[in-house]
Amino acid sequence: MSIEAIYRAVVDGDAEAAQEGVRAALEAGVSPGEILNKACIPAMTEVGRLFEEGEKFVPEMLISARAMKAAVALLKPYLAQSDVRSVGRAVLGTVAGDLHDIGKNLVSMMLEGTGFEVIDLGTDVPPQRFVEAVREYAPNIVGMSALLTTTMPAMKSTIEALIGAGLRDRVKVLVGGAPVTQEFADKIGADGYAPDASSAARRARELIGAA
Ligand code: B1M
Repeated sequence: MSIEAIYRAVVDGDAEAAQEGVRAALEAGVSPGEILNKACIPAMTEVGRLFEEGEKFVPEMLISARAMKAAVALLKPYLAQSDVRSVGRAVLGTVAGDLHDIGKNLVSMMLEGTGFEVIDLGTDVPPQRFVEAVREYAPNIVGMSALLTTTMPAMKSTIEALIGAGLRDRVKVLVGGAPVTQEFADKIGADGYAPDASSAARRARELIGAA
């Protein structure tokens, strides 16, 4: 089963075929990273392109997202495998108003894979929920994901809420997601930005001095 077949299955939203493809590729010795980076992620980029061009609609995006999740579920044991003892704790969430969670889930897996204990708050997480989670779990890192230009400002609101609660200097804030840039991260006063899941894990370790 080829990388191309997994790519096609995710674009077409065929979860069963995507899983079959991943199993076959793993058995054939293809690395989980290659399956993720050469099939699954490019497939979602293609789905976005088709959506922009009016060739796919929201329900189809959702079906492709399910196929992607089904594929990633089989990769998780490999991506999140860690022999490293806990280096720190991270609270992670997709910001208020935003329901995209595939990228955030990959970041979660990579953080776990590099030794973080992850508390995943899910999607559409209001600033106050991040504040409560910092109080409750005392994490080293607060990670925020946003996929919409309209929800990026919620990252700033969350940082402001942490400042308002007197908690900002207790955590390092890491941000990411397709529309987020280093420049934006600097502008809102985040401590770090990462363009993808593996660099997010690397950056998180750097931020807490465990690189
Ligand atoms: Co949405 N959507 N969507 N969508 N969707 C985008 C983001 C869009 C770019 C599509 C497009 O127009 N080309 C567009 C946003 C445009 C914009 O803001 N400028 C868009 C839109 C418009 C919408 C709706 C408004 C559509 C509508 O209803 N009319 C709606 C909004 C809903 C909401 O959130 N309130 C909507 C809904 C949905 C679905 C629910 C159908 C579904 C999401 C399902 C789910 O996540 N469970 C969906 C999908 C699947 C997409 C696309 C096609 C794929 C996103 C994805 O999963 N990518 C997307 C198009 C695209 O991105 N090309 C699109 C794969 C994933 C691995 O990448 O999430 O970027 P990504 O994560 C990467 C990095 O960004 C980074 O690491 C990850 C792995 O490398 N990263 C971090 C992510 N978070 C990080 C955090 C970090 C560090 C790095 O630190 C903490």
